[in-house]
Amino acid sequence: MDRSTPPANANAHVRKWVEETARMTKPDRIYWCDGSEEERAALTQEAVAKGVLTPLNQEKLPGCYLHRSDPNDVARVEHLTFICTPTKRGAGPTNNWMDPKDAYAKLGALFDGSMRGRTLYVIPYAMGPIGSPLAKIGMEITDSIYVVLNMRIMTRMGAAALDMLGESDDFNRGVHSTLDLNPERRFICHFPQDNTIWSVGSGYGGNVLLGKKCLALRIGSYLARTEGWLAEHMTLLGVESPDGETTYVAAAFPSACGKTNFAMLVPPPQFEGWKVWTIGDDIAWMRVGADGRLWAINPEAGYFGVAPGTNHATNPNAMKTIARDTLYTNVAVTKDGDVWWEGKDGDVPEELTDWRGRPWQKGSAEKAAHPNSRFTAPMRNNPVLSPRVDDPNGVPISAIIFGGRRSSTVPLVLQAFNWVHGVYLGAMMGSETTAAATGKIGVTRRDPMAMLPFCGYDMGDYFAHWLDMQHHIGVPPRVFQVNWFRKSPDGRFLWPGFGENMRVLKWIVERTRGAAAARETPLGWVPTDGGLDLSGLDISRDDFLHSVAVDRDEWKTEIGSQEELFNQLAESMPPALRLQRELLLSQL
Ligand code: OXD
Ligand code: MN
Repeated sequence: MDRSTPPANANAHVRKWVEETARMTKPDRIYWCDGSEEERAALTQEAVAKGVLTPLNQEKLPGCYLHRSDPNDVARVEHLTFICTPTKRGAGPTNNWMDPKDAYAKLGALFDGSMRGRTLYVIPYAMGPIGSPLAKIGMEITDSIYVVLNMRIMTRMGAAALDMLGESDDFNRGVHSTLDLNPERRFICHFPQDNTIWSVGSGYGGNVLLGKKCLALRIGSYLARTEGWLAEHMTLLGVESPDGETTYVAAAFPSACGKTNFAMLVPPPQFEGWKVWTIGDDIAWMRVGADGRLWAINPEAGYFGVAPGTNHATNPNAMKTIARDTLYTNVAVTKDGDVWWEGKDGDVPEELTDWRGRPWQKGSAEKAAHPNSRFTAPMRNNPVLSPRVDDPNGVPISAIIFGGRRSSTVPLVLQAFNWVHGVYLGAMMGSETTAAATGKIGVTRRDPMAMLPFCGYDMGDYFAHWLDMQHHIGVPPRVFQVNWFRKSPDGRFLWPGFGENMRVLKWIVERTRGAAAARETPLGWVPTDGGLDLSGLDISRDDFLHSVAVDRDEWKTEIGSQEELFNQLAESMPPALRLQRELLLSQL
């Protein structure tokens, strides 16, 4: 089949934009993707021939391939990510801003002829179930075959997306070129008013799979505010209780803080009859339904997850999901072509090829896999994929959870008093930084609602939008805060985490049904002594009580440290959140 000419279902707006982009980037060839299985096979073969992908052991890992990225291109680059709104105020003080005219000129110069000698791939894709009123269409133009193969896993890609678009002009226009991967010529620019993304100089997932962070979160959050819905950095899961009822929960955690593990959680053996179903592991789009409840979809179709630490104990369902049809990026490889990373099951192999392709020996001071090494796997492989994942209406959300990585101060779980108080807790979320973005790891920074790197407009306006949603959601979800990472004074984690988080989830589900016991603190409701189901868990009463404790001195310090965000967002911080803070201070 001829792939160089537009397919019959490509509308005039799409054709015109592809022509314009080709005039700018000057590729040797154009290839229109249709998302078919034959296409996957042919492009995979080509990627292998070009050395972009290396086949892994096909007996152990059927359909799995390895990609090694340039060592200077292994994570999101927040300092090179820009929101290009007409005014700086539109992007707000927590985003980098570039004037749209300047950004188009600067990146236009870089795009000029950037695809000479290369193929320009046109990727039509849908974020969300095809035909869903909550879904959106994007088109990504890229010169990277790796991007095409990843987008095929991460989105509903190909002919169906063009069909869904029909004759409409309403699609996200994403242009990506890897250039020469020079960090000096790397920019990820978002133009919310134009529903456009231009990304140059990187090949890393978060910078180049434009449906994910760029469209579903940065542009998505802008569209959500304009159109009256929510685009959030949240995992989505269904919790089935022994009575057969399923409660849907959305949970925001910063990057690399366990969203994928939480979404695929396997309850401990004592929790017979409880089951967790995955809707999504990273992003939730939520709209108010006719019934006044908040309804959510997962706009993605795959998981772009962090490999290190993933094993049969921490996430058995992920291990099954990534055993086939998976693209691995920057993991280590064993002698027999299996994958390996720090924290995988079993003994550390004596010898490996590390993520850069160099020989590696057990005991080496260097990590074998990059700390932000990733798997890209289709959600269809997930044994606990929710049967509701393709429901065009989404699922009704009963609880929203905000969680950070905090070694002190924040209790294991607490329930907000009401929506506004919940927005305050989410807005003030802090977390210790991880390897998902370049920069120093382990420093606590405010990461409001886990959206700091992903909010496409002013953060204070974003809080105001959340507060405003109260007037539209007739039946608001209950709001909770969790922290799996609190430590004892001698540096131990107080809570075992992973599957045991089911105990907290059960309390949350029961609270949404008005059932579980709770104790009021100035900060919100926490489980009573005995209120959390700890049956069969090896945890001392002291550790448990410490994990849920609200320490007034720690909280006075915490509230003091919120000052910085209030000052930074002075122009736009909603007064309702100032009031919440003052109320809390007076109670402490
Ligand atoms: C991700 C991230 O890849 O948050 O999901 O960095
Ligand atoms: Mn994420």
